[in-house]
Amino acid sequence: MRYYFALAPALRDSQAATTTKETPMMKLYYGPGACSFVPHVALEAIKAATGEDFEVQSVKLHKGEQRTPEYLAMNPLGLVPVLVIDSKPLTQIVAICDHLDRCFPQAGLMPTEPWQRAQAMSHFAWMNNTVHPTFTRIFRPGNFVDSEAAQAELKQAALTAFRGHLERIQAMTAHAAPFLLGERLSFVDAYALVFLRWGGLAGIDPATLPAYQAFVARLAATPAVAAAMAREGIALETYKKP
Ligand SMILES: N[C@@H](CCC(=O)N[C@@H](CS)C(=O)NCC(=O)O)C(=O)O
Repeated sequence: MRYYFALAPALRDSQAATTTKETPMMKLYYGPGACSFVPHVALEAIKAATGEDFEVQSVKLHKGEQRTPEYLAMNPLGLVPVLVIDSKPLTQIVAICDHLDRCFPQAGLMPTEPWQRAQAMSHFAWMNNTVHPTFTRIFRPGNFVDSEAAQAELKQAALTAFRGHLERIQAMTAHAAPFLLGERLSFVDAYALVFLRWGGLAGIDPATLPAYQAFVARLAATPAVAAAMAREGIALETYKKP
């Protein structure tokens, strides 16, 4: 199914007239290993389920490519991910993923039954509005406080909180069947993988979270996740022993 079948009829008709089958209508701007991995995995799962292709553009965050005038025109916040759909940029992981799920329900990336969907959204929202910003305080403490001492203190407090969040996710993996929301791969699985990798970068040894580590290793072997990891050129192991 081409993407324009999911659009409003008038827009769909105009797209149908101008779009060739070979032209992907979605382009993801991502940073390797960044939170943009979540929609990246979703796009791979959608491609596998529907044949809908997509383009990607790597954004080198360490080189500041997210702050060029061209990039800021798409996302004035200077953050990945951006998903460009029919030449229109969409930002914020939750909005991007919700849109993808509604346009491509065949991929089964979120439950359809209302209560189960609300529960899934609850996990997803917590990951995006709590776990993720906690890591931002470890990775970029200078975004929040000025002095070196304040940054060190903030980083340490955030690290403790982040470890607690990872333990909560580990408790969720005990009920994985085989994925966190049940039989189908979802956005929260991809986010869980991102967080364990980030934990390793922050000095949290994944071996101290063995059930979580085993879950993520299984996840990395699923085709959509493996394809996104290969394209981003990232490995699961990020922890370096001190
Ligand atoms: N709330 C945003 C957060 C996005 C975000 O924090 N992106 C990070 C990478 S994980 C980023 O682009 N950072 C660039 C920078 O800090 O300069 C979302 O959900 O999309």
